[in-house]
Amino acid sequence: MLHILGRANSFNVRKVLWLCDEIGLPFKREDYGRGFRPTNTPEFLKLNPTGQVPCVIDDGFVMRESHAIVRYLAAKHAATALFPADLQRRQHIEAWMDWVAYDVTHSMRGAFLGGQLQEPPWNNPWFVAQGRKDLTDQMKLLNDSLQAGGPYVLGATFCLADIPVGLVVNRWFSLKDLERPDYPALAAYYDLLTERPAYRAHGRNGLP
Ligand SMILES: N[C@@H](CCC(=O)N[C@@H](CS)C(=O)NCC(=O)O)C(=O)O
Repeated sequence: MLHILGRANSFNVRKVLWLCDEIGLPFKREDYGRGFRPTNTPEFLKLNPTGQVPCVIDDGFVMRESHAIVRYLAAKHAATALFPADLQRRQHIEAWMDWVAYDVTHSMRGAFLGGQLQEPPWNNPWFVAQGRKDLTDQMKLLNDSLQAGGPYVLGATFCLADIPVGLVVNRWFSLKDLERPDYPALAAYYDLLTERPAYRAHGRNGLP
């Protein structure tokens, strides 16, 4: 059975949990990471040299990096509605996933780690302000894209990219002390995702 190492409240572990529930993939999970078992031990670092969660083991095959893990699992279990074989559609899915991993993650350092959790060094005021501005710009980009071609990230149907993007949108609506412009397509997307049981379990579940 698939073995997930990582705490269930981790943003990146939640992507894997959401996918597993979405496609009905059974798994066992062990709590590792902040507040649980340490990830800086030689045993864990042998599995994942970055010392981060999630780390996922599939029948002895060890994986790290949440986006690469969900792509592997979707492809392996032929979840073609979420991650089709068509290379051009795949490219668009992966582009949105990379956008989350790069542009959005950078802005979240200031907006979330600094602004909300007050974690040094991200809580430097200029960095928080810059992160909030960048995140707001990214959410406008997403809102405009959803408005033009939604209701999901890639159009009419839910796909693999909606998993990381959906987690980002949940965090956006959970951020405190942030002036959120009115982005109607984004709000509609948030409500649409909330119809999915797996999103209510791992995405919009009270955690930012
Ligand atoms: N790029 C990695 C990032 C993983 C990551 O940042 N994981 C965080 C949790 S969301 C972590 O391990 N934090 C340290 C901890 O929990 O001890 C991925 O997508 O898997």
